[in-house]
Amino acid sequence: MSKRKLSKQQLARIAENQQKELGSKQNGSTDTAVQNKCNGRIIRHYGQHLDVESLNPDEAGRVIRCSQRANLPKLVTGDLVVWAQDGLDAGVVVAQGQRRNFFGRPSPDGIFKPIAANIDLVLVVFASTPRPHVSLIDRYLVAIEQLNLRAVLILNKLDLLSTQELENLDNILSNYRKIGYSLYKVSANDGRGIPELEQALAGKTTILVGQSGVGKSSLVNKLNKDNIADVAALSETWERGTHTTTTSCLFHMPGFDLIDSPGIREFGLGHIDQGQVFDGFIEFRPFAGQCKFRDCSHRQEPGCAIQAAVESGQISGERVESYFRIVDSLNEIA
Ligand SMILES: Nc1nc2c(ncn2[C@@H]2O[C@H](COP(=O)(O)OP(=O)(O)O)[C@@H](O)[C@H]2O)c(=O)[nH]1
Ligand SMILES: [Mg+2]
Ligand SMILES: [Zn+2]
Repeated sequence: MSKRKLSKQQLARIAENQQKELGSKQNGSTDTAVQNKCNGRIIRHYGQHLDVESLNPDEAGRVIRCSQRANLPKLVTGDLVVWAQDGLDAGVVVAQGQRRNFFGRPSPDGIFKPIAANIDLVLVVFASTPRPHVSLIDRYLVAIEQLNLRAVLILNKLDLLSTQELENLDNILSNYRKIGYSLYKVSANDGRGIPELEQALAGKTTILVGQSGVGKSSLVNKLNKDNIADVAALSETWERGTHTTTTSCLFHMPGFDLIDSPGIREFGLGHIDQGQVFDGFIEFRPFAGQCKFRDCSHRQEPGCAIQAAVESGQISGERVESYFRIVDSLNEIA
């Protein structure tokens, strides 16, 4: 229990510090004052430039290429901002609105970097190829839980799976459903499962994450019925390297918004400690603080509530193995 509290406190502190930093840098104006003035949302960024979509009623949807005032922190896709016209076609971002939440990951040097803000849902996309690794899914889930975001699992490329292969995968995946995650099986190619997924996305801003090549951009295209050419053009130029430093890109779909994120090879958890990994295995939470020893590693100690839960079938042994692998990898880094 104490572990859970700690991680929430830590989160709150991070958010508070960010807001303090903002408040002091925004010429003394209060958070609410800035929030009320927000007239744009960042939909892409690359290098020194941001694409800001205007929220001004008379020109809603207009995209303005903006620079940002030097006193502002690094802004990300989804951030609400106050911007002002700067010349005919350009603008300048002068303030950042409050972040409701954010998704991010640590850079190779271990520093946590937000990549998108103000999101409702994180789609963790995986596919038959590249092969889904339970470890990677679990790493994503830990990171998402730690940020208090909602995760949904997506198995894409259903069209490539034989009945037998799907059955094998189902054995692994059904466990995630059992512990409370929604899971959608789809194909960006033939459209299977897309209507159901659409329903889950309605009215929300959702970021797609997952290994490179699992079909995130293809899913964005498939979900965008009205405007396919635009999205294809946008994501193509973006992915071909024209804007290689872009971290994520927001697209409007009919009835919802999607943020595509660039694929990654590994998902580091350098910013997360052992207690937070435990918290990220949501089905372990009811057993927190129940072990005989307070510092139980849940490996072989007597009176371990986690091992007892495995034996009684309440927790899957595979998830516990996965937990150990993640904890061990943290120790390797440290
Ligand atoms: N067979 C099949 N191929 C797919 C599907 N979705 C994506 N792909 C292919 O997988 C490759 C990677 O897709 P992409 O959308 O770029 O993946 P991303 O890196 O996650 O954005 C491309 O060659 C796609 O055509 C699918 O549902 N079925
Ligand atoms: Mg992509
Ligand atoms: Zn234990």
